[in-house]
Amino acid sequence: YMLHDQTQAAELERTFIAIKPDGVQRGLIAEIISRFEQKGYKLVAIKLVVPSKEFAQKHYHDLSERPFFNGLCDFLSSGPVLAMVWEGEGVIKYGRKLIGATDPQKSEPGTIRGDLAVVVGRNIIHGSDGPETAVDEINLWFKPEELVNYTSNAEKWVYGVN
Ligand code: IDP
Ligand code: MG
Repeated sequence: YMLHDQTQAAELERTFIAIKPDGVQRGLIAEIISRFEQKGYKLVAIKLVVPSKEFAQKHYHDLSERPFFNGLCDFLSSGPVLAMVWEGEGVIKYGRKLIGATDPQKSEPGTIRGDLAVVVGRNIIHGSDGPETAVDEINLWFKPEELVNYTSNAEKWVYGVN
């Protein structure tokens, strides 16, 4: 029935979220994870990695014509990145809301970038911008066996299904 379908949808939608080297170095991992966790989303993959510059260029391939592309890829590959996959109903779009606008000066207070970052070149977090990029980015950063399938104890309370 309807509530059951909501859970099915929640299980299907996943997004790629990464805490960039500035967020890791500033000690913001726990704060950022808390916002996704407390919202009610489910963590299905997580690892700390230092991406190569070539890997960063793949991740940001859509931006290769932009003037800041080279600096952006140098920065992403400059230190540890916390790569994650989060799952839940509407997590792609709402995850972007939790993150805030690309430029922290334009991010609302209450958002991750609004509360925790100041300039666009050091905006601490990445989130997939749509269903296709979510799939591409999850596949780029994670092997299938790194995605953990489990039933969250919170799910029946978050979604209201028995
Ligand atoms: P998003 O991270 O909010 O999706 P994108 O437009 O996809 O924003 O840009 C990717 C990243 O490139 C941004 O998060 C930011 O770190 C960086 N960036 C975007 N625009 C600029 C800019 O004008 N100057 C410097 N860096 C930028
Ligand atoms: Mg983007």
